[in-house]
Amino acid sequence: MRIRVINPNTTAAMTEKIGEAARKVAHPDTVIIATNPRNGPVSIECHFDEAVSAVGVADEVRAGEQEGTDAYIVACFGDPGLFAARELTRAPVIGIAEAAFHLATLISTRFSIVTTLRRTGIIAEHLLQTYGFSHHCRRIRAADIPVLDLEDDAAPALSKIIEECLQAKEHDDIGAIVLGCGGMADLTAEIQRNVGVPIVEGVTAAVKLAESLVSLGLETSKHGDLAFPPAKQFIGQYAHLSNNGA
Ligand code: 2AL
Repeated sequence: MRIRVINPNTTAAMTEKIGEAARKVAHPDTVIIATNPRNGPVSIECHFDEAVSAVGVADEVRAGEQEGTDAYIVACFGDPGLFAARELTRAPVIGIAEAAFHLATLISTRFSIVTTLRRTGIIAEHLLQTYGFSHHCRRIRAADIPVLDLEDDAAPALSKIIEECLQAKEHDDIGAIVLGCGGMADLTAEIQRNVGVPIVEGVTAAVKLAESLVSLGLETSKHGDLAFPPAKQFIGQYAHLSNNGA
């Protein structure tokens, strides 16, 4: 099967890293296509970044539809444009935050999230509410690192994440920790070794959920609100999206 892993930010090095993490856990027959939008922010750290990146995610789904794609993953912890992406395809579309929340609740009753900047905490909080996981999450913690600090030399960022995870283990009364950024996908094993509680990472979680849905023949429902968008005219720079962009 072909899974298109969309990094919603435009940092190619992060896309590559996310793709590698996905391939490590994917079934040998699964083809992982890691992509990022051509337009948009280099990192996603606030509501504005998210709003702009959502259009890029939609572009990437439209491109994937031309290539035959069995499932999509939105690989940013805010799951930007997730529901819009689902409207554009029959294939399953999985956000890394929702994937991580689901798996965390299967192996623990309570988890904490360790994300990048404090400012992004509200985005995770809104997702917990939207998906119905608020009562499973004890605390949203921030390592206070900009997303791009996870690129190049990630060692200082890694130390801060481990420190925050240890604080969560000590003080939050939790059984598992969810990592709150796609850029942390390659750090999971090292964090797990240092912290000693299950560390749930969204990219890898989403790959296994996507494979499960495809194996089961479960597609995004086109009955109801996730039906294809109604055909209409778009104007200006979005004219190409008129009539569903088909
Ligand atoms: C993210 C993420 O996963 N990728 C990105 O650019 N911003 N979200 C986050 N909370 O760090």
